Amino acid sequence: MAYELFYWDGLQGRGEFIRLALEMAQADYRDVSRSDAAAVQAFINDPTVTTPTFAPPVLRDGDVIVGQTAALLLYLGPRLGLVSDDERLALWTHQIQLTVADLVSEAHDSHHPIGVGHYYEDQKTEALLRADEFRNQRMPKFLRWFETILKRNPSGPQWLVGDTLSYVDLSLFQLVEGLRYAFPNASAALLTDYPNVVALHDRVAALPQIKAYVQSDRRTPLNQHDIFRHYPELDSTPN
Ligand SMILES: N[C@@H](CCC(=O)N[C@@H](CS)C(=O)NCC(=O)O)C(=O)O
Repeated sequence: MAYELFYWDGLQGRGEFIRLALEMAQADYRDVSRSDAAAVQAFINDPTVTTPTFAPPVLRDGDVIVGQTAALLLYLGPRLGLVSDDERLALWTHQIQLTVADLVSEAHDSHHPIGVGHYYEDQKTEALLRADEFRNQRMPKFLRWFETILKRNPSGPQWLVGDTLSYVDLSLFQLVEGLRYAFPNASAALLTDYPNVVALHDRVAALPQIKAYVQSDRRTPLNQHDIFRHYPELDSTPN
């Protein structure tokens, strides 16, 4: 039976971390919103589900329903052959994915620091401050950490964990894509300091499955409804 991915229509969002894993593994899956956008909200509100998820993405695999992006990848990783079967390395992979999730939240909050219930224009003053801190402090701190863990990987800096591709490599690819879209100036300047991160991004981009997916109409382009949004006033070369 095909995996079913429930995520909002019209954006990559957190659903993209799941799509990349499913696409990489050439898994049989249905991106539910693509054919029936209303089905996502209906599923989230379904009163018969005994383990309802707080917010999408959600995956249904027969009787199994999993929410929270990192938990979803924890579930899918072994099934898709995208994580080590060494418990210690699998836990490390999960830890890295949780850190990806932290960065995703902070990138979102750089344009909506007060709350999602308010328009960007109504929190622009705060967004300018928050984005300044994000570009100058948080982005380099996260990127430095990814660069460090690549360099410290005992198997070499080709992949984040061990000597083979795992789902967090796909996630780091997606982070770089998002940061470059939202903060082109800051990213261009900062990424020169993190050559292993850039090399990993390029290595993932060149994987035939990912290349085909990115060029397909299954990949929604990043846009201003997404988590990573480009507001020119929030971007500049870091101090
Ligand atoms: N920590 C969750 C966050 C899920 C989340 O915030 N989903 C967003 C879309 S990307 C949403 O629909 N949020 C609705 C809400 O928080 O009320 C994850 O990583 O999956």
